Amino acid sequence: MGIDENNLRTRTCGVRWRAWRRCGARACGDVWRSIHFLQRFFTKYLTTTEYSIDPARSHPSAVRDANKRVQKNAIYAMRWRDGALAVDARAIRKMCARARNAVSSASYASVTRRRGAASMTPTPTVILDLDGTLINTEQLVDEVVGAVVRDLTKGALATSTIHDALERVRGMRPMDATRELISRLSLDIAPEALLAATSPLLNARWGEVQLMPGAMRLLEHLLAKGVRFGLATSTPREYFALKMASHTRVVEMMSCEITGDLVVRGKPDPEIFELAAKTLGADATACVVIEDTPVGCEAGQSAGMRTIAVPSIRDRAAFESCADAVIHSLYDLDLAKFGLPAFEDWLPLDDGSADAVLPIAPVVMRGPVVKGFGRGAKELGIPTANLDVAALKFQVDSLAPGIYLGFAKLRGEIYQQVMSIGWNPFFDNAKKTIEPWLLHDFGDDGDFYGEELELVVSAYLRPEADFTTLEALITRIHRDAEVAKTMLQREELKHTVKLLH
Ligand code: ADP
Ligand code: RBF
Ligand code: MG
Repeated sequence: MGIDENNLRTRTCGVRWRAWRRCGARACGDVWRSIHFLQRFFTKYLTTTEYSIDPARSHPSAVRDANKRVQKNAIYAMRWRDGALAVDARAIRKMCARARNAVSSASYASVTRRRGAASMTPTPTVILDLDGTLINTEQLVDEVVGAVVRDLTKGALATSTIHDALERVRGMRPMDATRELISRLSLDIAPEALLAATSPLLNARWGEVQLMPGAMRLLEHLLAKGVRFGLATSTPREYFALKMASHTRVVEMMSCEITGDLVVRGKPDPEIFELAAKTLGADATACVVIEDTPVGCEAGQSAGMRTIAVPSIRDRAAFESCADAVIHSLYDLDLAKFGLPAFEDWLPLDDGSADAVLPIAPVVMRGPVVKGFGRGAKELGIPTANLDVAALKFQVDSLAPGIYLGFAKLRGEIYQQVMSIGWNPFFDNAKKTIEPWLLHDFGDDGDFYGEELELVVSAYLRPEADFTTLEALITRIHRDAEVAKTMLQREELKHTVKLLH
């Protein structure tokens, strides 16, 4: 007898569906085999991950007892209804909550005593995803694969439909992603044929791909602090060398590189992270995964690891259940939160506030001032002299979306500037903009559309934020300006003005 997926799906709301499917419930035609799979599912995913019984912090025997109890009871929460195996999600949740409480009350006191608290916890090991996390491949993949799909469907699919589907398959191995894409868009082509069309086009262009902003800083920091780290990438070995040809240093720095071809099942299956941990000699509970996709975060979480998401897709909500932290870019990594040595390159303001700026490798950009949305001066009282993003793609891609400070040169004069690069979440722009506010009152001379403007971007300040009111946004931007004025006088940043021509 088969299993009705839809029935399972509705009955298990609150339970991670993908992890469920991986356990084989879908493929199984046999009732008892299905039940066996489901039991594995409950034991593996619900007790330790979904209901956060943390084996590292709990007494091992208490965890074992709780696991056993959940496994035994799981079967009672399953019913054969209307020809399909159904699960009472509430019963499962209750049962797991009970197990979790039992673990914490029975063992917490004795565990902390026995283990000498946290002092013995070893420094965690870091496992990194490659595409979209360390290297900026995602735009290229969207462009190339999107064009092939558009060609194939002769324009029948909306660009946004194709884009959404491409975002959903991010993080998977090329063949897995191709299959999933075909299924999501109901394309009339064999996966092998689609892959044969896209992969030569991509292989010819991997050389264009830049490192993600903050990637080298992170790896150098981990290396300097003696933290072990390795790669777990869905990329198969045959494309890996091509992709990394201009980033060989990154590969040299890794303690291991597990490529997609080395595992039987790709992400979201945990296998690749389990293999990476094994190769690095680390226990899953000591591993911290850094990923840009929900598929990857799920894989890390299912492997029993902590996960940090640096989303390369706009849907941040997709990470809610699978990431322990969701950040805006690698600049914003709070390593100490994960027991890792903190970055030491932030410059604090020393004015009693918590504000700090992060000096970066300075980026110079120049071009004619273009029209923006016509909002800055009018709605915020903050004029921003926009530059053309398309013409400055290389520079823009080397910086994470966010708020920066630096200097500007206009009409032969130098000014301090504070700028935003990104989508201005408050206005939910569909287009990326570069918007520097020159910290000077130009009075009657304040129209420089079309004039040449040169900028040096010297330090990062914060991610772009959404605000509940326009006043709050304005107040924050004025504070950014104060921070910029103070910090641009500091020796660490002052010298970057020399980069202007
Ligand atoms: P837009 O949306 O077209 O960028 P804004 O309202 O942001 O319009 O105004 C930006 C324009 O205002 C700039 O292009 C420039 O001509 C002018 N401007 C005047 N003072 C400043 C300043 N201090 N910083 C930036 N732009 C300024
Ligand atoms: N827009 C946002 O939506 N969120 C922000 O956090 C934000 N920060 C900014 C900081 C600075 C220093 C500047 C100059 C602009 C910022 N903006 C931000 C962009 C602002 O919304 C934009 O300049 C106006 O919409 C004009 O186009
Ligand atoms: Mg503007």
